[in-house]
Amino acid sequence: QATEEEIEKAGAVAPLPEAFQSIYPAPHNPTFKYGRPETVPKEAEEFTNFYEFTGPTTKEAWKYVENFKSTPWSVSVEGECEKPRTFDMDDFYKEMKFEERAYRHRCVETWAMCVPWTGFALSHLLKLVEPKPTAKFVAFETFNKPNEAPYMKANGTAYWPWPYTEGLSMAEAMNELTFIATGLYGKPLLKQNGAPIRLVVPWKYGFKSGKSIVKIKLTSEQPVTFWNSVNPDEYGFVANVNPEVPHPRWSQRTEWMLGTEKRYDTKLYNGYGEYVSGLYTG
Ligand code: MTE
Ligand code: W
Repeated sequence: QATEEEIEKAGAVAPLPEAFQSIYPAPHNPTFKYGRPETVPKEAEEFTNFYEFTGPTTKEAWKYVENFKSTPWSVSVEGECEKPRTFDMDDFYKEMKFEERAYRHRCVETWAMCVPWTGFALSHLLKLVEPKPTAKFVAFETFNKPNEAPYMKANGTAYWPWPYTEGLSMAEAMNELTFIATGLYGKPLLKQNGAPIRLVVPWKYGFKSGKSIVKIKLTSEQPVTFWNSVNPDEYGFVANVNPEVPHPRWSQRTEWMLGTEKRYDTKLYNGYGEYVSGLYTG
């Protein structure tokens, strides 16, 4: 049994530049409540899904992230917009307003957690690049460095369509819930949780929330996505949490909270219907 110290040490990233250390902890946004106990840090840092490092073999990505370098890092925001731009992490620290949000997370595999993310609304970032009316979707692309991610290197692209890609409609991307996270539990993300920057879309199954993102592209067509390419019969593009729609291989009616024996009934849109149900009328 690994200790929390061991797990945090394995996933630790370089400290933030002095000038930005005051970002953590960020002001807590009181609007969002878990409605359940918060997941203890060790559980969310030990049990992860990060196929670039582990594939389907284990949840313990923290054991395989040693060679992953999250600095320097930049994210290109491009495509159907007036002001495409490459942001390095310092640009985000300088220009974005950071806050902490308590969100529920529901993986398609039926595990769930309640964790506090630090970051900013994706809509605030997209407004900076001025989307064109032709922007109908947003595509997200993860890092592509097989030398730093053992499963990517060992298993090539014959079966796995690396890099990991995901996407949202423009309306979903602009929703106030859609969040770009750089931190978790009041400190910068550990490598296994998607350092240095990831997406968080709490009303959709977790696979929609790409980790370690390098590109955000506004597109006029629905983008190709990783899990949908691997197995289109099991993983759709929309992938909203929905207890009434079983996965082909299991029910989605209930979920278990990491680190506990407790099961909860799964709710439509993961309980975020008041924010998002309007996106899916008609
Ligand atoms: N992002 C990348 N790049 N690679 C992945 O394998 N897994 C997804 C998502 N983002 C994944 C990813 C899945 S299935 C889930 S449930 C969440 O990350 C899990 O985030 P966590 O491991 O930090 O809890
Ligand atoms: W998942």
